[in-house]
Amino acid sequence: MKAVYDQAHWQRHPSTELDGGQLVTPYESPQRAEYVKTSVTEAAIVDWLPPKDFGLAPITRVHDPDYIDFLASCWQQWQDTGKPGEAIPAVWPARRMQQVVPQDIDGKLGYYSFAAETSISGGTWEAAYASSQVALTAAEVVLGGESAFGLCRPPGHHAAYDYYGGYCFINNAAVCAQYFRDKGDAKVAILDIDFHHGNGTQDIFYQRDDVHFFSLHGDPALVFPHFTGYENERGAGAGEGANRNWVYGPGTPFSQWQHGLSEALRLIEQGGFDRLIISLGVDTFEHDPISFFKLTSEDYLKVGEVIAQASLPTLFLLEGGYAVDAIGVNVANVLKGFKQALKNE
Ligand code: Q9C
Ligand code: ZN
Repeated sequence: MKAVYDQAHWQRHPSTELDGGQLVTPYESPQRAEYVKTSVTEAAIVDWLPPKDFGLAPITRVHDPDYIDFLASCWQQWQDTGKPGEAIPAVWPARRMQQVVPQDIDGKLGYYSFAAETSISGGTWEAAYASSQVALTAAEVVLGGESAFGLCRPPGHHAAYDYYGGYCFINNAAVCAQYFRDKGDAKVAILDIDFHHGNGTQDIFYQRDDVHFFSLHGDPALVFPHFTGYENERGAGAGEGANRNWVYGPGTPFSQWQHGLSEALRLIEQGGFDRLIISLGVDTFEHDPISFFKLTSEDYLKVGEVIAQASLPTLFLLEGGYAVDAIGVNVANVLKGFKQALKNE
């Protein structure tokens, strides 16, 4: 199995996250990627590849070009105003307000975001761009029929067509699904096993039936992203039935969560898909500081095994996971379980 890493992720190093009414050190830290790199290397299950540069074109296939321009220029525009801290939105177009792009940076931040925990600081755009290129480099491997892992940081699944939030700016999984389509695949599946609903991925493909989205996550009535992820969200128009959500409550162990996983895998096996993308968050871990599922490090071996049942060229992309000292082992275990199951086939 091939894996892709880029040290450019270090450029995303904000010092603030709005949490509990305070500005705290962000949960989504550079150390996360380094722990994953170390554990996956120690597990001796991958060959590391350097990232290639696919440019902006694959990104603007799934994101609003004006949104991408905003991300690329936001930090400069923020600094030009002389504001002292990092860039954080504080106002949004609520119900019955006009959906028009403002000119000032405070207005733009609200227009192009859906949450305030994700501060923008110098290097954020560069790292987000690099993260998408890591994903695309791994995707190119998967196009050849081999499975691969993209060590993406920052993550992507909360980023929608034209807004960021939840630590995400460019939706790496969506960029790669569209890339597979543009390279000739007829039908692509995205399975999102991060603790949080992949609202951005759902948003991008909600009306389409060529990319199906399956997500298991914490009940949005209780946790982020709060306003999407309910089981009655099943797609619209041509995409009717191509979107599926499984919702679980506090304390959910693997023994319960795996029912949704198996059901999703059954649908993926029977759906006639050409390729599979896994939004691989390990914030389902029992000791994750911001989540409430109870998966153990051992359980992640089984997760990889179950995913292998689909027998599809599979692209794993890193999303969340904030118990930094365990995130590496947990990610490595998914890949290990997957690889082992393929061998035993
Ligand atoms: N007090 C991903 O896992 N809310 N994003 C944090 C902390 C935002 C998670 C609340 C969580 C975003 C990719
Ligand atoms: Zn998450």
